[in-house]
Amino acid sequence: MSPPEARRPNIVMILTDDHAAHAISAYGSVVNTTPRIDEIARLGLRFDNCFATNSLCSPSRASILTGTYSHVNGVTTLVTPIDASQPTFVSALKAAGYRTAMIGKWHMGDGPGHNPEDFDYWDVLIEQGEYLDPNFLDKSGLRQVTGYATDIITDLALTWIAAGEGPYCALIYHKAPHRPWIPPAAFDDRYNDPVPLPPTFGDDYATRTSSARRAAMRIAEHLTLEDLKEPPPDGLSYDEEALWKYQRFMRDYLRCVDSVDDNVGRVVDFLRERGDFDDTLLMYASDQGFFLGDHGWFDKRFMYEESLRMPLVMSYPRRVVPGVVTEMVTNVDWAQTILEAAGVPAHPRMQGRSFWDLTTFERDGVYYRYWEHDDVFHKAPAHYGYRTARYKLIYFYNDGMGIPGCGWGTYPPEWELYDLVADPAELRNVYELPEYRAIRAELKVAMWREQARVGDQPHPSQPRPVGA
Ligand SMILES: [Ca+2]
Repeated sequence: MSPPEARRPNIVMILTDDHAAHAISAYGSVVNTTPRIDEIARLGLRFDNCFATNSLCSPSRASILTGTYSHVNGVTTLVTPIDASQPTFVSALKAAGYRTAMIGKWHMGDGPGHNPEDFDYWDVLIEQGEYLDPNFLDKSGLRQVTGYATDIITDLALTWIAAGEGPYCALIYHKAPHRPWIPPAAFDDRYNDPVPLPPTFGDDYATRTSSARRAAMRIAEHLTLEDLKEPPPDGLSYDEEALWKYQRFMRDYLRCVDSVDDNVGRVVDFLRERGDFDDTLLMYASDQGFFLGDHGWFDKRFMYEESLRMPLVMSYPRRVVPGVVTEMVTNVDWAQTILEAAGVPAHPRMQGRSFWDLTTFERDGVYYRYWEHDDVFHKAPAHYGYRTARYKLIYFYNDGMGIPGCGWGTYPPEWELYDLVADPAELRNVYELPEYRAIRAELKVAMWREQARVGDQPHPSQPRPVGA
């Protein structure tokens, strides 16, 4: 029998959909508590600057799995399905002898060529999936399962782990807490008192570009009746109705998160009872962040902090010393990090950097690109940018905005620059201010260099200067 330190780690990644870090108490939430997610953070690492490289469901999942940027893996938007034959960290683990499973929200396309590959077992929701009595697709076809999605996904995952032997990699991917935020009926008594309003709820976008101002993601105006489940009471003013909608939205969102937290606890308890907890790299994360009324918005997409930041906590008691990590890491880095932890070589195509050895990890900045440009529901225009520890530069290229029927009009390219030390809430775009001209120029060069390094192309409206 090999000594404990030679035991290969199990990999368990619990990934939720649209769970903002600021709705996790380990990250200082003022709206809820998440004791079981906090437990992983307390026993392991909490990453305070983990960023999505494209803040949207399908693209983030593809980057996590393949260790590549959207322009390389091809999943740039919600309607660009994955070529599932690409090398992934899971295919590498499987080749190295791991049992592998994908359970829950896949959301990178369905059908031949897009269904999960290199998993011994896969059992997934169709597209966005349902909260109640969801449909699941596996190798034998489609079936409906009675119950609540978050519970069922956990049940299926734990049943699969329990049925086998040897090291395993289980991806437990929840639908929750994604729109339309349908919580378990048993939680009707929770969050009936108002939760605090974020300080930026009344952001008037005074210094932002028109690109940000025209997004159709406002709590006050763009939540649907399906989201709210009931119409606002009659006779409310615009501001009163906005507050009512915020509370109505948050009540269901946080109840969905409570169910996630309970199910995270079930996984932790199961691993402990099985004697696996100390030898498991257990990750809890969300595919991106989310605006929880911040800047008056819900949803994600923008490169602003609440959307860009991914919660990420991970424990592996046998080999990871608990702590807080402030270095900037991205979802593109995870594949190589997991593989290094497992002692399995990464595929040369992977573009991130393993942060397994944090003593040597440092990075100047991260590149971001949101590609979805014609979504007539959210109207968040495509953009790319660069974030350093102190600054964030964003370029909205506004190409093709005159899409027939969507009423966007045509807009010129626009830039934003935020000083995250002076203005952590990102309320003041300083791009045009003279005192920021020098840093503005430096950041553009750094952005272009990083864009070139990862193999992406600048938009034709702003060619990369020769030598940059
Ligand atoms: Ca998502």
